[in-house]
Amino acid sequence: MVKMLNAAPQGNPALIKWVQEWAELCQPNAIYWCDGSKEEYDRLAEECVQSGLAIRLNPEKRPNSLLFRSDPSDVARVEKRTFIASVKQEDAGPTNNWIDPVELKKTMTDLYRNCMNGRIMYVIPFSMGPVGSPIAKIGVELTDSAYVVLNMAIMTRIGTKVLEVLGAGEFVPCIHSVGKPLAEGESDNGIWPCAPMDQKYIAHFPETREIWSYGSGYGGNALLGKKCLALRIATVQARDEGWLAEHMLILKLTNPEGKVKYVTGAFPSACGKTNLAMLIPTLPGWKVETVGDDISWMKFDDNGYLRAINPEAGFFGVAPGTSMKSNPNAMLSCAKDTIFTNVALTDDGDVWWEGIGYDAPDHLIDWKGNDWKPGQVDADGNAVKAAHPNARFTARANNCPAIAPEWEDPAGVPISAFLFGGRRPSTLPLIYQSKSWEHGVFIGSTVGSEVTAAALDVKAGTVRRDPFAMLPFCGYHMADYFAHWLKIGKAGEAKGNLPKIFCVNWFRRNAEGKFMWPGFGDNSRPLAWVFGRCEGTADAKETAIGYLPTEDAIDRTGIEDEVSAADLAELLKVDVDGWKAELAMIDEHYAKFGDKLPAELKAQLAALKERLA
Ligand code: O2Y
Ligand code: MN
Repeated sequence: MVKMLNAAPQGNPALIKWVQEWAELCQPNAIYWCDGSKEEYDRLAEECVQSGLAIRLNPEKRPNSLLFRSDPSDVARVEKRTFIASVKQEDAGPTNNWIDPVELKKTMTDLYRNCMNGRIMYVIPFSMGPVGSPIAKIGVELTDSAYVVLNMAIMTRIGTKVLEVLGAGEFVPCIHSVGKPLAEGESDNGIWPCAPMDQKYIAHFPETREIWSYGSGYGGNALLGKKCLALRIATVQARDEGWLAEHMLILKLTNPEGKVKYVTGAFPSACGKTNLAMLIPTLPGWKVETVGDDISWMKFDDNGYLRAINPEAGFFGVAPGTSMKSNPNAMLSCAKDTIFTNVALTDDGDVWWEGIGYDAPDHLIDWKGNDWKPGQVDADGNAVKAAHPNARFTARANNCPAIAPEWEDPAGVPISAFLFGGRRPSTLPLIYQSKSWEHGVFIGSTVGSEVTAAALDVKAGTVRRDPFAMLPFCGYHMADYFAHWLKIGKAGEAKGNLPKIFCVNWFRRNAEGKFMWPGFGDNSRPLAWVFGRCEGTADAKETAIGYLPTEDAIDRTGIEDEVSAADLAELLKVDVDGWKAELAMIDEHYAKFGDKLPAELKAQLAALKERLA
């Protein structure tokens, strides 16, 4: 029997048995049940500092905050090592990596054997969503990483209060190991533990709702409540139970008369999703508050409204590029009580990153722990970055000045509109509204971002399709997921309270390659149009691609010099030739789904072709 550092809570024999079985396999030095207390957080934080894994930041600059530096091989989610191990390969679909679950469990069981030698196995009961909410789900993560415990304590609700709600009920079992057992007397010596890339596995077993992660300690690979449970496993639960688990921000929009609408939005990475969730409107009298910045779970209420909760309790935000100009609310969220990973350290114990909005001091310690000076170049003459481009802050949602008071309402907030968007320098207008729910699903299924030729070795203008921004996060066949969205539309249509669906594109460029739309706080202008469309007060013209704002329906007051009337007209026009090229690309994208593609979407594509002919 593996030693217990504290008593196992009673009340869920299946949970205790499961923990014991994994402890027998992984052979940690001891088992510790997390209670979620402040005392526990402070103690684990101090242990990380004492062992050299974390640096405590200057409390006068960043109270109660830590800096971790990961191994340079372990700096992001690894999609190529992420698997949907459904019983049948066709159920994972063409967009997921698949391994037979029996084979994968055998491989991983061999890796897990004795993998926690020299370490503690932490048991983290966690709730995705407000504890006790009818929309929330409970998971239990076993991990040998104190970094994971600390991050989970910020990103989710953990500990005794979760077990009280769980009782003898069911939970999603989540196993995590950094994959670096310690020999007798060995320690990490302040070096981030992880396994080599070919031993990393982030595995999902959709039929049994299990998550097994091995070899990485970073972000989405290791904080198993986030992408693994709240998206990949939750999409499967949502399909079977008739709700939506989406990669969407949730924002509260208040107009100058004090009327409120809630809007969700799905955007592929690098489209400013966190910035939009925390936007400060430039339109006088309007207000945006944050309910969530990454994930939305939505269920119908009795009136046919989709009510959304943010299943998370914190933000795992990208630091580089975040500044008081781009996102003051994110900057203030990480002013205290924050875990930073892979940012640079200043000599006075604060943090710095590229795009923080002020110059780097003359000396820093970079994310690899090396001395760094402004203008530093490597042996090939390339600029050395002080912070890793995927450096993160883990910050409490409660510390966000823009957090909506109802963000933890267990009943969720009623959603009026969905936004879908990508980074598209041409063709797609600033904003348009779908003609119907089915047309909206068509839009969601085709969104994507243009990739630069250099980045991916593809021809210029190539669009990486990221349907519903769910490409790496859907736990089953993507075409079945489209069908699920269509089914939700059918279920909601009778009551007439389905959200309206919009497509947005903040990233149009002109012939000189310059952005045509200022973005950031000025995105409140298209949001005001969305609000008006939901209220039935905003003007639109029906076109081949959907409803577009009439030219005076987007308020330009205060930005007339930046965006001329002609610019706005260009941003809101239907570029028929561009759309014809787009249709050919959508054909190619849809071909991947073969016979599984729902007939409704084939019909939507055919109808769009006809309207544009
Ligand atoms: O690299 C990681 O592990 C983080 S990825 C991430 C983090 C926060 C929100 N969204 C994402 C994402 O990849 O969509
Ligand atoms: Mn995300």
